[in-house]
Amino acid sequence: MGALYGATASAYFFAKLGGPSERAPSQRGEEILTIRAGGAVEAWIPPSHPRRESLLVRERLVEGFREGFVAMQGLIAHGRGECFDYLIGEQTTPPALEAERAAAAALLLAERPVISVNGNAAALAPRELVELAKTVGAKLEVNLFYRSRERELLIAEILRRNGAAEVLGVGDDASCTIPELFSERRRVSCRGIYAADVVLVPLEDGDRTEALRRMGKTVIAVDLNPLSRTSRAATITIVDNITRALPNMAKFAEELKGRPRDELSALAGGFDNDRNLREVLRYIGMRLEELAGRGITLELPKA
Ligand code: PTJ
Repeated sequence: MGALYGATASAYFFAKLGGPSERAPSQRGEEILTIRAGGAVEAWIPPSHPRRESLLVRERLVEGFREGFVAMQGLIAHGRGECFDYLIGEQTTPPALEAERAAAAALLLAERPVISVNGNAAALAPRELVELAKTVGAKLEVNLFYRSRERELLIAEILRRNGAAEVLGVGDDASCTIPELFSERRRVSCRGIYAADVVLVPLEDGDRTEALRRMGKTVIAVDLNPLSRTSRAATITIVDNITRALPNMAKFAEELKGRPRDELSALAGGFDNDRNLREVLRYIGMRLEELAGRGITLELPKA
């Protein structure tokens, strides 16, 4: 734990916060981005690479895994997410925007909103999680599928470095239990998820989503897979990448803040998750139809 939590982790977080990244000429004379994280050069991705953004995001997960706060299974989950992101065109769809707006309204209306943070979320959007929590007045809680003390502490540290004043769900704080769930997954903070009326769960598993719903909570999920059990069990499902969903929600929350409660209730209460998920499926279907009609091969220069 010591080394991870100390210098190496600090260098990594510093790099993520805009620290020691540098540019240097490659052998082909192209400018390349050198990511220094934990003192090691982790990726060489030309700025002109068509998949550069996606590769950089992937690198964040790999780094998080090396640092010990992303679960190995989180890498698999990320690959699944990337696949669904391709299907929606790697952009926020109209139904996702509608869900993000309704979710922002639900969080603003909540009396005890909580944002649940796991390893993938901490790797992909730490600052955005903290900003959204501040905008809607939500608590942040570390809640892990593959719980370990080391991962709890690392994720709490990431959130603090990104501006969180308080992080729940670490150590003895996670002493309440979600009924009907087994093993470590059921442990939650009595002041956080256990008491919450609205819980935002990015990249959640189906069992816990269902259990939280059975406890009477409003569950907002961010999940690129519209067919997952989480997506189908949540109250509001946002089928979008967490990297786009959280800033969109924060923007909507800023816009909606101060609006009459009736208006917010109409937005949140009028949201129909089943209809929205069917719209997402139709969107994907129509997009694939359109691509199939148009053709998708790349024009390559002749050798
Ligand atoms: O950090 P831990 O221990 O809590 O573990 C986190 C994972 C993600 C490993 C755990 O919650 C898990 O196993 O989740 P699942 O069941 O694999 O579900 C993750 C869901 O998130 C999948 O449906 C993915 O399609 C989706 N997903 C992956 N990356 C993204 C995403 N959704 C939104 N944005 C992403 N970037």
